[in-house]
Amino acid sequence: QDDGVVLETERPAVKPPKRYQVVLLNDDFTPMDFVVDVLMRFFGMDEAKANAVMLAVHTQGKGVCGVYSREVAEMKVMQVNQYAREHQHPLQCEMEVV
Ligand code: NFA
Repeated sequence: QDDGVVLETERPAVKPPKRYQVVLLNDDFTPMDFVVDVLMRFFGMDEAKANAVMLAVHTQGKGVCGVYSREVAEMKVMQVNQYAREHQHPLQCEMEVV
């Protein structure tokens, strides 16, 4: 019978999942328009946001496209790198734990 007693453990049973930044790296060859297309296509940015992030990568060497679970971040990295390769651009996407 339910007497209203709640059992509590000493510590939380689970840790919050790690989050991963997906970052884009600058290079000297990938056209700016292609980078903007990637940011809109794979990261759901509007053109103004995509332009701002592209310019941040261009001037600062790298930039954050978004923060995701490991599974989603891995998929974004694979998709972006494959898309860049298909179009014969050296654009590189990586993930790093936050
Ligand atoms: N640096 C590239 C150029 O001048 C543009 C670029 C931006 C490439 C962001 C990669 C990432 N064409």
